[in-house]
Amino acid sequence: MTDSITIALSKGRILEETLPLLADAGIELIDDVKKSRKLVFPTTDPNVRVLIIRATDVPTYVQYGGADLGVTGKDVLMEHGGEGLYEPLDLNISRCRLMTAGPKDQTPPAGRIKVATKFVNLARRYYSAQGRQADIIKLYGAMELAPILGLADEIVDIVDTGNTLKANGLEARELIEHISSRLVVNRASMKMKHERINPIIEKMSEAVEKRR
Ligand code: PRT
Ligand code: MG
Repeated sequence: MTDSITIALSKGRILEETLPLLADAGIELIDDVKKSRKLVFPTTDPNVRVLIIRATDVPTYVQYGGADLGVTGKDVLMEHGGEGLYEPLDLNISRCRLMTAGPKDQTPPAGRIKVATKFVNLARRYYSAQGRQADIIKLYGAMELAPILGLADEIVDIVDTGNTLKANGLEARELIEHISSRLVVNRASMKMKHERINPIIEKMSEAVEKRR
């Protein structure tokens, strides 16, 4: 159906900041997401439904057309690679920085270093662009532990206040990218459903500007 739209949202911190922007675009969830175990939600627009999934799965759902639109962090998009996706709008929410970090007051060893991260593709690209040799170690969480336990010389992770690094004896080293959440659109949907999708992008864009 060319007039029905599926939007994939990231559960967690991004969701709370995305819902008001969607509401401004005339799309509100009927159920209370916090009280529901549903994964697919109807909205006040009978032609729009919302999926609530892991941030890291959003680009994949949108890429393969499981969803027409999605919202996720730029970090997640950089790691995914962005294949099959348009990225028409910076939502200016869930802002943070993607950084390298290591033990406080310690310079990284010269030559080949070990880097622990959940962003393996992105880290590989970053170190190679810097001309630095790095062995990338994939972790799924608690990256801060890796340097403490001698697993890695550095980590690549999200930093906001810096409190998590500090609490674990680490400090930020290099800024890789300023991060915020983005609206992404499936390339085929953008062509086939532009009459439905363009007004959503426009209204969300106005909602973002209003909050600047
Ligand atoms: O938690 P889950 O494994 O389900 O998925 P997720 O970690 O991808 O989801 P979530 O909701 O934790 O984060 C989703 C997105 O929010 C990320 O992809 C970022 O784009 C964005 N974001 C914004 C953040 C932060 N701020 C943030 N502070 N994501 C993570 N953090 C974590 C960070 O990993 C570190 O542990 O908070 C800690 C750092 O915070 P400070 O304030 O101590 O520096
Ligand atoms: Mg998390």
